Amino acid sequence: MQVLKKSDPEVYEAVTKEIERERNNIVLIASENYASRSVLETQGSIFSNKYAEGYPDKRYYGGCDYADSVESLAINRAKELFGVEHVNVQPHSGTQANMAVYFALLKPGDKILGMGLSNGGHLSHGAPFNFSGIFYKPYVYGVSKKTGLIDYDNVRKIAKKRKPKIIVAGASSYSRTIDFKAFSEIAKEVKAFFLADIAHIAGLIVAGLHPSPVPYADFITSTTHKTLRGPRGGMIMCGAKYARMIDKMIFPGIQGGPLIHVIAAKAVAFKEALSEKFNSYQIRVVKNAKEMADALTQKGFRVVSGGTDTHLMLIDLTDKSITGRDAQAVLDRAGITVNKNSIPYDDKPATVTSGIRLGTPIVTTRNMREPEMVLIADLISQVLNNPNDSVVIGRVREKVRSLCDKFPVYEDIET
Ligand code: DSN
Repeated sequence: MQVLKKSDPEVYEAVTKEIERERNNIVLIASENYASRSVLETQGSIFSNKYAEGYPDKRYYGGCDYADSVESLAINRAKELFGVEHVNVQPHSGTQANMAVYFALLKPGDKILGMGLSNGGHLSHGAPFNFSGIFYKPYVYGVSKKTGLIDYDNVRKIAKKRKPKIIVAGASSYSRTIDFKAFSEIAKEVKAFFLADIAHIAGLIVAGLHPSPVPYADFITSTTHKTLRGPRGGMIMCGAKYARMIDKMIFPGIQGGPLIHVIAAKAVAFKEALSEKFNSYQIRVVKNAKEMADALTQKGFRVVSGGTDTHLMLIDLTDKSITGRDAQAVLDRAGITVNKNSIPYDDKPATVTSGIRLGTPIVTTRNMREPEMVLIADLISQVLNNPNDSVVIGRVREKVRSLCDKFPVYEDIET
């Protein structure tokens, strides 16, 4: 980055410090991943310059030949990856993918039924302060207080009472398998559309580690940067009968020029995800998560729902005399990056919380395995049991650094 170094030392410094941060910390944010150098290179390519409103072979600008090539590659690879009839790879984010589906199907004031944010759902599934809860009338379902699992009978009860126009399944902090078939049956019973938002679990679905919603959902949305390990962005999948409606709603409905550099990087990520290596990676992600959940349980932490079937887990800190906010801060000091997270039925506000969410996509990308998960659980336990002891925190920081040195990442990025 010698050109940037000369032209803009301040931004150069932030970028180089971020590289150091990603190399030297154990990052357990469940919704992040470390994309490959090919994905990063493509995202930073000169496709960033190109306007290409429209779709391949139907653009509003000249000079779109190569934009057409990369968008077609992304579409075709995504179709193969998920086994779907139609894919739109232009959504700038998961929220915009959801927005396009809602705008295509609903009128303002129509009813949405989604998983409550405080029970593990997502903002764009009807949170009152999000567009989805402002334009539409949101109703929520959640998890059982006793088991931490989605209560499908209760979902059915709410759906029958409220008669939503759309039911949304998918979550940001739910660690268990989602029964898409059950959701689709409920949606059929109340004549609602069924949207499966697979942002978190897309990579697991590709590898066959989580059941796919493809046979059941009318629409499927996803991000491309979480377990899928691509560039930051979104996508929509649906049957051919909805293709035109969705494409029209993305452009010109809610977006202008597509981010061709990101779409090209999506194509690269989809090719990577079609490989056998990607499947073994996902298998290790889930194994690592189970190992970490078990190790933390053995250390006396309560894992919500008793464990995980996926890449993430939610840790309840209620009995640990530390809030999620303080846990996040002290773990940060020790070089372990997590996010505070509400637990179901949390009595603390979302800015404080009683829990933290942990995920294994990044440490698995760094090739860490089960022994490292046990070690990381031990380091987390040391920090959270001694949050005011700077000697312990310093010692853990050193251990984190040596673990990161043993599992290097982005070594070949030239600064
Ligand atoms: N819900 C965020 C997360 O899972 O981190 C992403 O939108």
